[in-house]
Amino acid sequence: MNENETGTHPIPVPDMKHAHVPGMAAYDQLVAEAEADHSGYWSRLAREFLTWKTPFTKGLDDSRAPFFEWFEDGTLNVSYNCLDRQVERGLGDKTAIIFEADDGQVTRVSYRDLLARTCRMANALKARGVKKGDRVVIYLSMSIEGVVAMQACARIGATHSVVFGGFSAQSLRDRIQDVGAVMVITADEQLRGGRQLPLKAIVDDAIALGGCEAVTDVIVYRRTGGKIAWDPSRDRWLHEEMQNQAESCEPEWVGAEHPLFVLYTSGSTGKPKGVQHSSGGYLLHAALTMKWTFDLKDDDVFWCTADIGWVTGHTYIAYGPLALGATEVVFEGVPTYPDAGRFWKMIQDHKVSVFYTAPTAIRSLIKAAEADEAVHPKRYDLSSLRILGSVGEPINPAAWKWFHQNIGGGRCPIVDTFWQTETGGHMITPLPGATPLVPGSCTLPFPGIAAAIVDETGTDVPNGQGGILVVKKPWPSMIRTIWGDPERFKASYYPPELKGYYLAGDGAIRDAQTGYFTITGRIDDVLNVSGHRMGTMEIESALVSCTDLVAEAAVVGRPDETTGEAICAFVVLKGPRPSGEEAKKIANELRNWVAREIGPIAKPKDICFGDNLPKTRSGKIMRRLLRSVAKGETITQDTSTLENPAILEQLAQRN
Ligand code: 6R9
Repeated sequence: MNENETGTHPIPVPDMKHAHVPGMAAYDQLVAEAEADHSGYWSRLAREFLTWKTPFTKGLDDSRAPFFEWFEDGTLNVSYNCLDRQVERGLGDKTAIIFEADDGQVTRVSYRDLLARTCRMANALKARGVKKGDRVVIYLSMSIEGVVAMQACARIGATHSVVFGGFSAQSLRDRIQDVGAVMVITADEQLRGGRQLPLKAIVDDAIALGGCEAVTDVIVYRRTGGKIAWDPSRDRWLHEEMQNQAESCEPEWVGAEHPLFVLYTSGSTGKPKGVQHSSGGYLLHAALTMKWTFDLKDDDVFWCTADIGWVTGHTYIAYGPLALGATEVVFEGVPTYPDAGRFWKMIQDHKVSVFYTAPTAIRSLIKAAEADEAVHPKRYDLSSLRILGSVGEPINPAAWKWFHQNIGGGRCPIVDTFWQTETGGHMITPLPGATPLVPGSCTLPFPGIAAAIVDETGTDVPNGQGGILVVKKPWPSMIRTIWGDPERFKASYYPPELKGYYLAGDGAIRDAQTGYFTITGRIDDVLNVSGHRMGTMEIESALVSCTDLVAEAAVVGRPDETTGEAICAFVVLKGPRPSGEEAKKIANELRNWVAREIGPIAKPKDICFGDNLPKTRSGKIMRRLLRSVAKGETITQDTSTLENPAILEQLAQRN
């Protein structure tokens, strides 16, 4: 078998009779329970996993489909469920967070401390007038304060919107404005890989761009003590705000449907979508998947390496682990600093037992380990590991096998978890004590998730035949709407031709024998670069907004060994087509321009200049041809509808 092909012989399940879902019979039973009574199944779990202030009387309400509601008349508080509840059941002294800073310094926070800090921050927000239903933007790097800020918003019923610390002032401004934030919580600077990077200065720039008039306060966590500008009418130090606040704060009891957060993600148009999540249904799935997918036990040490700026950091750092009373590692830095052995050293030092990371990190660490024996995982004691997880993009079988052997010692199951910002938590994933594994396949739907593969008319396709991934029934942690744009929500996720099924936006195929799912990649104009979602249209608009230079631009993805996909931009300049050194110089200028407009993660890897772009006679850019050019393929496709076939050759020369 080719190293990179999906295997067809499932790897048997290790002996895990104490697993929460111990074996396929237990899995089948859960699936059958959900099939027999979908709403009843989820309601049972919502009663078992969450503490309600007012119990709900109904599970699913589909009367306003596709705006589904779950447990609607129940009330609860998410932060109560994550913190107070753990203290009440005797876990006050248990470590909630082991924080490791960029420089290696370790801070431990118990559940009792985390609750006290959350209450003080919640009281501080209230003192500045933040109330239930207000939106708060959080622009922070990985920190205890980041988690506390999210929990504090949840405690007072404010809806948070975390913006990844790598986004530019422009992107931050767009999000602050779209969500209508009244407050921004940030830090003076962030520390990553030994470097100090600005945060507060970017908030200042974002606000200066205009449109953020609703923001009355900018709360600043002092991380580095670096020099920053200060506007006394608006800027406040977090430590001063928290200083005299009480360590208790009555939770705001909210309805299950109350928006816990809005998180922006890329779609197939230029404007990012504000994905709105609920409180009850969301937290249920965060807790449930923590328990079943990671088979989480009381003495586990869980580490999810994502950033709180992405959905993985929401569900599997800020909420899921705490909802179960787990101990988790939170890491400020990067996997390659001070060297590429950092992850392995941290697993060894903190005796991590469940490790959840992204294929792109694994692939780059494989390269590093192969280049330098000193950072090879075999130099570290990884025997504490029990379960490994992967998320964000397909994991190629070669990387899967390396992860399994070199990190998991051949004994730890890998859960390849397929899900999305919109789904709130895992959708298709192995359960470690039940599902035989196949490298490269995310295997089977989580019990209660009605995942299926259909054609363009919503008709099921047989196993072995690829199609469009859908979810046939609503589930509790699903997206509720796009913030401020319900029509776009309907059009994006519930197109009329798909019979009321949720459209994931990915293609998939089920194995003819096992029925296992393999995700074949996005079917829309969304790229996945190092597990980060990016719309080609967003990058195109950023490029053409450089009006001094750019006349036209088209962006496509091409496969990349390390980052999964790489961004490839085809650009027509206003001036003549550059070559040689000049082309390099302009390409660099454009890369920096995109970094300023969106953020460094959106920088195109390749920039090719042409006199024109391949277009149909009606003037449509033929992206499918550009995708082939980007891959370096010879064009075998039909080009007869092209207005200007000669352009392909020019672009293929790749300056
Ligand atoms: C959680 C997260 C979602 C997109 C999704 C798909 C890709 C995520 C995957 C995977 C194959 C997996 N994706 N997990 N593809 N196997 N295990 O990543 O959310 O940032 O919204 O991205 O990522 O293409 O549609 P998000």
